[in-house]
Amino acid sequence: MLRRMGSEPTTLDMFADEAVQAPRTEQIGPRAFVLRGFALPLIEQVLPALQQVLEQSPFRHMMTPGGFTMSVALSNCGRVGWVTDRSGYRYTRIDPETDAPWPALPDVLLKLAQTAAAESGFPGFTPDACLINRYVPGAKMSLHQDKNEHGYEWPVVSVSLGIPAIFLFGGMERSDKTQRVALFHGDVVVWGGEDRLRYHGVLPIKHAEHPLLGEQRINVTFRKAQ
Ligand code: MD3
Ligand code: FE
Repeated sequence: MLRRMGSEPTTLDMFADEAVQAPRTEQIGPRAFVLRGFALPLIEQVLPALQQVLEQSPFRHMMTPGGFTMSVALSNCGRVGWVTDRSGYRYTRIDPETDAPWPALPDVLLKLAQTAAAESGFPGFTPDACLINRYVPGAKMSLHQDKNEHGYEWPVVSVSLGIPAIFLFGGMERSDKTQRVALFHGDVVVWGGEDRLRYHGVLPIKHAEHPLLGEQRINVTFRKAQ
């Protein structure tokens, strides 16, 4: 920013600094936080890391146990990956599409998840599962709880990339009132403690174009599954 040469900063200058530097954290539950733009400083390492994972284990549409094909395409990296087919939802060490282990979790993604968790009151988070969801316009995720992990003492951390989404954040019952939270490129959200088992979903994605990712939203979630 520009300052008059030789003069002390004015109050206005101080507010100008704050507008640029202040972390924009929004609390959406007792232990749930939106860290606006938190991934942006690492974005030039995050996108190539994801690209490399997706070359080994490409996006694919999986079938729910009820026989519906998901509108969201997915892949995974890390020690275990989340999958679904006619026999149910579970975590596996092998990608059923390639019959090989899921790609390793890139260091930059681990670092991003750990710093966001620590910032939100969960130091020592060591995720073993990283699910990568791809939404194109029209794709959605219906209200659900994440209950396939072995324990719920660790948070879920999610990174939103590409075009925006409206995230639905509900309560402990499917019928509870939901709050809508708009999520943008670079936003990171952390859900832990009593917020970990709340119902949540994503409204159908609206048409939009992102300068780096085109007409898609990619959401990366980190969990301790085992
Ligand atoms: C709140 N994904 O993969 S991330 C999912 O944007 C999932 O792709 C959505 O829900 C997405 O299961 C939302 C945010 C998220 C993930 C897990 C949560 C929010 C959560 C668990 C508990 C509460
Ligand atoms: Fe979920």
